[in-house]
Amino acid sequence: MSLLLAMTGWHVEDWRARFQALLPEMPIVVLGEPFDRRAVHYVASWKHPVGSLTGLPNLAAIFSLGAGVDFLFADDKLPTVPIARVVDPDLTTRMSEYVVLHCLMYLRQQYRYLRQQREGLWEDDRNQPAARSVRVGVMGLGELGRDAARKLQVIGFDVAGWSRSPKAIDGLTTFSGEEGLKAFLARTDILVCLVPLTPDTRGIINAELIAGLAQGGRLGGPFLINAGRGGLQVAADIVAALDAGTLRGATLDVFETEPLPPDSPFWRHPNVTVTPHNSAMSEPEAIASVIAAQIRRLEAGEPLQNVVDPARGY
Ligand code: NDP
Ligand code: OXD
Repeated sequence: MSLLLAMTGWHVEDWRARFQALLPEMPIVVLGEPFDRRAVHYVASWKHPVGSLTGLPNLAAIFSLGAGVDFLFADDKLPTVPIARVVDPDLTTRMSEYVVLHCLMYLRQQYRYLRQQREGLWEDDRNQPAARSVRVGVMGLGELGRDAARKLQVIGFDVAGWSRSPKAIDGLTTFSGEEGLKAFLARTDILVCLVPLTPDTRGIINAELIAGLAQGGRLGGPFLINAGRGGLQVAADIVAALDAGTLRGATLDVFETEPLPPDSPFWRHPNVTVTPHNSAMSEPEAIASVIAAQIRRLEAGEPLQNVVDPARGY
């Protein structure tokens, strides 16, 4: 009985070593090397090549090495076994750090001061909005969105959230569904996007959504932070809104094509911050432990946790 590691873009040896230490009795095999396909009971995947998980007759479960699972559902030859995703405090904390950092960059006008420093300019117009006067809207109130919302509230931001199903979260203003989206956007100065990529959410960050954001807020116009998935955003609409000034800035961690191609306008746009899909990296130390615990659970006849629903796509 073996665990197959199937990943692209990550250092597989780090994962192999970590899994082997956690599961010493289980052979850890790697896609691309010779292995016995009949012995594979478990797969841990991050962006495995489409079709590469066929012909595994004893496969019992697939583990996403990340919180997102859209890359799994993009494989039309994916075996129909239960799929579990990562829910882990290490990953959640990393994402909240990213969200808080970039909300503060906008609140405290840090990009302006970095520019001023490069120009040797000592300039202060005494216009420093309080966090409580800035409305942050968190799209997605799952594991990541809820934690980020709570930490933004600790800083003092005026936070609301939006999700598919209605939510009652202590102290948080919530909106849900298509019917709640307009009101949610209308009270949003900084939009933080943490929804999964599904057929319902593909392209959701488009011209219409951006036009619905608050224009008269304390930051002088709306900002976008997308750490969900690149497929959520329509790149041309974001660039057009930035150029028109209806969007004041965007921090983007995720892109339709990754690595971001050299000719993407995002690289050079003065009001865009690009990070290389690392807002909440899956750290082998933490994430392999979560998956090893899941395997032990299955081996003990206990149910798998954090199973995703293929019908919903997350
Ligand atoms: P969860 O599944 O816990 O939460 C997803 C949230 O999105 C839920 O609140 C869900 O609503 C909401 N949602 C889903 N579809 C819709 C919709 N159509 N309309 C409105 N709301 C919707 O996911 P996580 O919080 O753990 O992760 C979110 C995403 O973050 C991942 O899918 C992944 O794409 C991304 N991510 C990015 C990382 C990075 O490094 N950039 C790292 C980790 C994750 P409901 O509560 O009603 O179900
Ligand atoms: C994830 C990611 O889904 O890293 O965890 O994007």
